Amino acid sequence: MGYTSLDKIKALQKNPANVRNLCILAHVDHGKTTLADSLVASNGIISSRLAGKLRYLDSREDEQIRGITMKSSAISLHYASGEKDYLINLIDSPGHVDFSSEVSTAVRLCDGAIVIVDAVEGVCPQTQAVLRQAWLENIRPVLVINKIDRLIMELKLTSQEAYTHLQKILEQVNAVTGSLFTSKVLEDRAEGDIEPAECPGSEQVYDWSAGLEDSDDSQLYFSPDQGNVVFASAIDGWGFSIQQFAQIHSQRMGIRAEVLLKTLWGDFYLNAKAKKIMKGAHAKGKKPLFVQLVLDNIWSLYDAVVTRRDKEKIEKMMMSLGVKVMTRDSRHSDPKVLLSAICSQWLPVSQAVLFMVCDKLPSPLDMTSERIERLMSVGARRFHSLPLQTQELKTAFMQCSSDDTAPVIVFVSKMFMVDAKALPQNKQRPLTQEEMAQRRELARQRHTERLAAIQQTESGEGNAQSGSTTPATTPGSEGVSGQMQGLPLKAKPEEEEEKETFVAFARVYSGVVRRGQKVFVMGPKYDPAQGLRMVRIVSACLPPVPHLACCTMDSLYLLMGRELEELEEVPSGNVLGIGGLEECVLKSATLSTSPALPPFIPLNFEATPIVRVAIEPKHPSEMPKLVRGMRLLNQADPCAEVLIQETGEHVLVTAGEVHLQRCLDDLRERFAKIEISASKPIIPFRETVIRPPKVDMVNEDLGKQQKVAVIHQVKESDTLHLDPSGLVTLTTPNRQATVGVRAIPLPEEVTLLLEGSADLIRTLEQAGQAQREGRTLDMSTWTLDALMVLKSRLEVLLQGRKWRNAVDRIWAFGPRRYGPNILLNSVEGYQRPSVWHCLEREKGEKEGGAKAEASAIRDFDNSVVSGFQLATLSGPMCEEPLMGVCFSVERWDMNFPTQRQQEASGKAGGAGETPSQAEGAVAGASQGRRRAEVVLVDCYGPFSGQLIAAVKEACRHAFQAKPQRLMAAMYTCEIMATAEVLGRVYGVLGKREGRVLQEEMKEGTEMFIIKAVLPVAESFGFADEIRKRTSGLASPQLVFSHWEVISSDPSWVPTTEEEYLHFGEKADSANQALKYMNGVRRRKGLYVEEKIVEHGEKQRTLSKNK
Ligand SMILES: Nc1nc2c(ncn2[C@@H]2O[C@H](COP(=O)(O)OP(=O)(O)OP(=O)(O)O)[C@@H](O)[C@H]2O)c(=O)[nH]1
Ligand SMILES: [Mg+2]
Repeated sequence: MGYTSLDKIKALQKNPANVRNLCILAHVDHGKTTLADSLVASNGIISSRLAGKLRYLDSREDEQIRGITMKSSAISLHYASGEKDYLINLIDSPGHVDFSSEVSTAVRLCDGAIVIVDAVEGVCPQTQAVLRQAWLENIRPVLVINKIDRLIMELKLTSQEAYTHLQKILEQVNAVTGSLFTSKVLEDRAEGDIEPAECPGSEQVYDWSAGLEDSDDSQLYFSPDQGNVVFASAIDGWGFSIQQFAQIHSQRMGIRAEVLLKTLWGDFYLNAKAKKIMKGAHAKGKKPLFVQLVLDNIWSLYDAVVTRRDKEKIEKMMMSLGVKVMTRDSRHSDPKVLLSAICSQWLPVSQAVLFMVCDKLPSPLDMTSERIERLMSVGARRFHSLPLQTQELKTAFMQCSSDDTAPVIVFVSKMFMVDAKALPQNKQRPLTQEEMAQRRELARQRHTERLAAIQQTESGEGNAQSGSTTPATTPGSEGVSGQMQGLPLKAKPEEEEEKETFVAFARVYSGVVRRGQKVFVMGPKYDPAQGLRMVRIVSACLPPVPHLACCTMDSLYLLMGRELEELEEVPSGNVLGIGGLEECVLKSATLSTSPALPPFIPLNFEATPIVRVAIEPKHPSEMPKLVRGMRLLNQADPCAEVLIQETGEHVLVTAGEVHLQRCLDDLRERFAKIEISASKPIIPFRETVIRPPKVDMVNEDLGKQQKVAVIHQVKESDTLHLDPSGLVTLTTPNRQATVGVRAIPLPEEVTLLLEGSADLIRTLEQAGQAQREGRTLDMSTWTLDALMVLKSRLEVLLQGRKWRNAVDRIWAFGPRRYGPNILLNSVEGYQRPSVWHCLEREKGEKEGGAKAEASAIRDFDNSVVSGFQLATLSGPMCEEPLMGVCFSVERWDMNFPTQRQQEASGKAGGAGETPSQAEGAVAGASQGRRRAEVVLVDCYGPFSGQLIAAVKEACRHAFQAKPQRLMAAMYTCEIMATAEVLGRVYGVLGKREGRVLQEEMKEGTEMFIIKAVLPVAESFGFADEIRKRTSGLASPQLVFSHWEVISSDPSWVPTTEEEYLHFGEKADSANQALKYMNGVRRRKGLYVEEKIVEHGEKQRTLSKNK
């Protein structure tokens, strides 16, 4: 197929029925980009000889060097199948976990996906992840089993063994889809139930299979006879689906193609005598059809060309296949060249894959109503609760119409940066004949003018020296060039550098987008109900609606891998690039001409950004450039986060080590263009308390006496009192309020639940806030239900005497009001509505009554909450956030000035009721008694502030009164390794505090899969070390999984006899928790209790003392 012209593509874009938007998904290194190369080569964009070697879509230099893809990029291809012309918008995605956010951005814009599986490695963690992502986005996958050549050349399997192996791989893939399907059906059923609030565990008699039987899953599975599986070797350029072989053999053998199609894959064999296809190949020990008719051909080709290099046989085979190769290919010293020349003609992989894609994947017209509803149901809203006008937009999605009347709906899934020079409008294009003639004419004119001028000067003044000055030099120009020389040389290039622009990676879902068109940009929190009320006229721009902006699409581009082509308009159903949105769109956005459109649901990212580094410029004066660069990076990367910490440091948070490296490179070379230095990764920790341990460090029973010993660090004073049970009472400096707080460890499940429900709790908090301000926040019934479920689950989990009624007494969550810590109201006689208050709408009225009579201390309620927020934000161990701690406020006394004091103060300054005035009153009263204290009282500041500080301190002390522990962020780590290197892998894991959870042999291979957990703190350089130690035979996948309590006590010193014996007096044998804690403290500039030289003995030279 030849090169496709831009006009052809423009024409194809207009027919959505023949457009396919798809992405290539797989585990890292399974051959996505290599396959994409073959597809690109089929359009003549790159030469087919280079296909597989060029990796055309890996356009970044570091992608080429490292050999992994780091961003998703799109290309539009043309494919003609019989009469029909198709336009394929293909997106290649990265497979490395660190870049899984790029996969999310790709998947969102597509209707289908090619999932690739390596025939040797089989289903890998990332294969499962991408299948899940495709599933969540409701897009249909097809399967390519790639690298089949490895079965022949590396594993040296026979065709029969390979068949069994391929069957297993298919089973593995289908098992993953099957489990996704099952969980979805069960979820649907659970949602459909009227009482979602049922507590899990309370009733387990559930007919699980009922829903499954009714649901149709025939379309779901991959099966060669369905036509949704291609077997390929992308590097050798071949690939086939069984249709192709069914056709070839039906002619040769005179068996109908349909029959062959059904029997080519499966337990069937050919009975040569009877010329019949029979079932039961396995039982009878016969060769299955697939082996006989398909694999054997390929195996013998490899054998002839690569292994034996048998010229005669090759000739014969080429004859029978009807293949001709160029002499230089057949004479090439590398047999692979000949092989791929033959294969790519016989079974071109692009043909097989593109045919399957056009045949099996849906066009934009086939978007399911389920998918549209999901896209539009942002947040906790249900589709049916959306305004009517919004619901009507669903038909626009379904029709995918390019009429002028159709509303424009566009989704931008990411922003990427392009060099201004690469933009088509700035590129040099070849000149046409007329333009060339024109230019020639102009040049000729200029030349004659110049000649004439020189002649004039020479003849007129006879000044020979001025001959060197060309007429172009005007008197003032010397001065200008002088100035130019004075300027630093960098000035000009810098100006050009500024011209890098952002292009939005987007898709049109409805309508036609035109260059220069204005559209609304919906922010993630935009509410169409509110917008519709406020925007009456659709064409009016810049309405003062929250989260709604207006923007012009300055330019439209066709994405062609490394290149962009300019377009005037793009009809519905296509993927495109949009320029000019960088001011309005940060990372992703929904664009539309209709304000009724809600923002699309956020992309679901699998990776959590966890690795943080502080960044600073090498030269402090370049700070502004760094700030700008970081802003650009933030915009250009879907997953990276950029923030300025309270300490003033500029911090970059990334998904992993490789991602970090790419972000730093980007900052250096593209965004900031300055030298920067990055700190060592800042590893996050959490602080928590645990129940007093029952055994000591040498597993001896501690008994009761130890209980008091764990209480340390709290030094009592006159305002601070510590009770042996762990209750801390603290009085404010002006002695008007006393709070008593106790820290209690939360059960692990509760912490997990709270952490997982952060979004929900935030909504709850917002509703509470709104209620306090007298507004009402519309919450969908779904949110309300979800909150009720959360509440009841907490009730189930918080059982026991200690937690009686605890859920109803929850005062606040923290830090930031939604974190995994709880403030509990255990103050006797203090009534306040619980956080769940806003759930009880009807009860609200009654509580209103209670509010009026609420005691005066209610006014300071907020200060207590603030104190708690501060305390949970940074703990006493190393100022890291707390996790899983409940602070129970058991005492809160307010000691307001008495009448007598107020009277006394009347003389001094006047009585008041507001706290600050009351405070003044105390000051006044005290004045007569103790002069010294007056000064102190004055400087205590407003009372609410004192209370905040008191609560915070009380919480910190209460925390310290319990056994404290650090919590470390943990990665789960999956490593595939062969048996020989297994020991080394364990060695590295052990050294880095990793814990192996599981080890199993991968079916049908000699690979072991090791699942382990590893602290993030120990993970830097882990992948490299594993790779080095195992000579590249094993490579790990690290994904953030959870927080885990480090069992050792950082402040532990040996106390018992056994401990002294075991650890020695100094107990300095690696207290991991202490090491981490001190590391953090040192980084934060906090005091570190450490003895550097313990025994300052006199140094001496031993040899002299002999
Ligand atoms: N033997 C063999 N090797 C292949 C085949 N396809 C790709 N490879 C090799 O596998 C390696 C990875 O290929 P890529 O195409 O970069 O893999 P990828 O899936 O794009 O990798 P990421 O984008 O980093 O996830 C390269 O060295 C390819 O040469 C194949 O069919 N057979
Ligand atoms: Mg790739």
